Amino acid sequence: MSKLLNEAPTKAPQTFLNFPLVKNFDDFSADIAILGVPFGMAYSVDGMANDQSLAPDHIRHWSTRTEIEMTLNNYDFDLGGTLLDGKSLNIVDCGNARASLTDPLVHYENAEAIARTAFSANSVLITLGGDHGVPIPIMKALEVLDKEITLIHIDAHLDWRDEINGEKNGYSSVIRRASELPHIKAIHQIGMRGIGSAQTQEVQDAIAHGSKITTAYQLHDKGMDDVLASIPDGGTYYLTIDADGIDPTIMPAVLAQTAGGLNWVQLHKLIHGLVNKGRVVGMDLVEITPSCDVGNISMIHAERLLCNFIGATVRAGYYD
Ligand SMILES: [Mn+2]
Repeated sequence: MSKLLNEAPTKAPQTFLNFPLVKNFDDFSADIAILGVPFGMAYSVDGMANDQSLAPDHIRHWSTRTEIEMTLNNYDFDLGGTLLDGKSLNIVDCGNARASLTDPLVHYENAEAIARTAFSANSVLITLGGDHGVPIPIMKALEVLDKEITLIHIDAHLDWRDEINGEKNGYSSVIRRASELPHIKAIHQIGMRGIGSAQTQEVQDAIAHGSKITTAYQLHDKGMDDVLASIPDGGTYYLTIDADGIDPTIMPAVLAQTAGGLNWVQLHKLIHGLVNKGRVVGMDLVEITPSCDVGNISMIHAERLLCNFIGATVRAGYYD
């Protein structure tokens, strides 16, 4: 019988764009590695399994909702061609960092071990949080590159708290922890606005450290081209994006919805501009809170953001 009578049942693939899942990290090799890190270090017991912990799988599932073949093979006007520009790349999904029921520190340790493996293999690492504590182990792992890293931080909030409830590695402390890492040489914080966890002392500490702060209003006045021009070219960059830095009209799936954030055109410009300045060795997208989404509008923008990042790095010759 030559006529096809059936087809495989439809089942959502479990990885981002159905890229292959890494099952063990011996002899690891990848151009781009995607890693889910569901948990930060909580400030209270009920924060341990917060809604953001569901985001990595939610984003992956969304990436497969539209036709993957179209995402991979059709012309993408955001990029000026297909996602991978006809190149053959080794893109893998590292799954989610494994947590331990008995030791909350294990989760960060596993995330850091995977990130060290990926950075050692010269992979560009895309981390999906989780809350904004998640980049702490990832940025520690940047040490293996032995480079001076410029940190680009998109957020409504400053994230310079030393500790909250005794916890130093939670989502309000991520940039202060980054500032303490010897390999993080410069920090640019973009999109600050509204009321967050920062007190006046933290703002003074950030400025005293040399952090370059661009408020959301300064960004809207000057434009993203000006902000990009203020970041020196030719560097090694790490990009951390707190979803609440993005305007809640296009990214409602956050807990701290704050008026006046980055719009899509600014984000598109940031991604492509930064990727072409030098080498962006990794990025993360954190704080997405799936239960707060409205009509999947946050997922649409999250998926576009990640595809733009991947497509931009391909066109910048990162893997040639
Ligand atoms: Mn944050």
